[in-house]
Amino acid sequence: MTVDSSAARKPRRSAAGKAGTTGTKRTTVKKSTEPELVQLLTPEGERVEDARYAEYAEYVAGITPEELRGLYRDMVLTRRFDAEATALQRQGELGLWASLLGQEAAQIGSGRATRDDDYVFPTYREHGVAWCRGVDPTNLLGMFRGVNNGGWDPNSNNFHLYTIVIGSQALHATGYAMGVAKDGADSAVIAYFGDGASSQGDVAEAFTFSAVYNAPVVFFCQNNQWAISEPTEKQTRVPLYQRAQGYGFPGVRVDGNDVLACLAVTKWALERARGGEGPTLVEAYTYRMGAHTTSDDPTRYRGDEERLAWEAKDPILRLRRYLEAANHADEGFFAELEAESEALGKRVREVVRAMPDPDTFAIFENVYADGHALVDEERAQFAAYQASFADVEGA
Ligand SMILES: Cc1ncc(C[n+]2csc(CCOP(=O)(O)OP(=O)(O)O)c2C)c(N)n1
Ligand SMILES: [Mg+2]
Repeated sequence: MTVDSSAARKPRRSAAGKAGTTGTKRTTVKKSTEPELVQLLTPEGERVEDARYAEYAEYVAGITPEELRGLYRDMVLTRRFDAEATALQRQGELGLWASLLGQEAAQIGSGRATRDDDYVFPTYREHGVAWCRGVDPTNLLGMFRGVNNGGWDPNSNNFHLYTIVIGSQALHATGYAMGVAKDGADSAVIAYFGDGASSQGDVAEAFTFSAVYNAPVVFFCQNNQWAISEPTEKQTRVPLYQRAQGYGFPGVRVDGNDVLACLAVTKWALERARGGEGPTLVEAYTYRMGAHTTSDDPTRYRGDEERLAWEAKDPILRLRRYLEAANHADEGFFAELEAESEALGKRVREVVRAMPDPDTFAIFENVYADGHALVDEERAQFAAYQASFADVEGA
């Protein structure tokens, strides 16, 4: 459902948590306040024909069976890569891993909506978007192994380095988008962040600046229901997409487990940005099926019921059901993809294990353009510390 910023709003009488009540005992006025999901593919794999979503659906109206198989392949390979990375962390090859399990459709749909000349600002979980941008998945692992600070050149793929400071990339994206507009380019910028990040001041500032400067940026919020152990109810009293209205730009909630809807809505939002219509907030309503990271144990704060309910909405399964029902893919396709997944897993394992350790003193390089007394002092202290270990070993 789109929130049109120009639409008149009825003042709310009740407390924020009771939005949509009339003040009488019965809850009414549901139509205008109840969040709706833009959905083009049901969990059962059926195409949705709904006039309310026609504006978005036209962006995928001409999608070919080959393109649909491509989306399926992207999601399967991303999930396989992600599972491999989780296993590598358990084997001690990575220090940490942030799994995207469950969020494949949100990431592949939105990632495939971008053009090469668009610029993407990710969090630390955007492995599917990285895949769409052509970043080799093995390059994502260096930071999680602790051997580099990134692992790819952001300018090669217009894909910024992973950002761990929650929400900060929303401001980077906004500034970049303001620059794009000043250059007169017709490309767009997309910033990814989570439901938890929506509470950050940086995100609020990014919304304000982008609105006032009409910056060509799409804010793509993956509401995966959790910010580590905090549920979305602790972040907001209104559906997140409705926040856009207060800033003066549209917000839309899309079924984040529906790759077609994510592709369509993101294309629509990017086109608005390119056409000089300013920012859009897309809330992809999805679920983090795994742990926050490999350091987290979700069984301590959520039950199985919730996970099982979301497993029934699995993004990969629903596209498979559709492909099979529409006769768009045969056994040969699925078998070939399975073999490709195996090969990817093998390559990821081999590349990670062969990653060289960085030079111990590399951390002191590039802190300043020229030398600096404080850095020199710290380097000397560290050298002495290292030497103390060498003494013990030699003893
Ligand atoms: C500024 C800042 N505060 C706190 C943290 C610690 N932290 C790391 S991830 C996270 C939760 C983020 O949740 P959300 O935005 O929903 O993204 P998700 O991890 O669910 O993808 C927090 C609080 C951080 N990295 N940066
Ligand atoms: Mg979250």
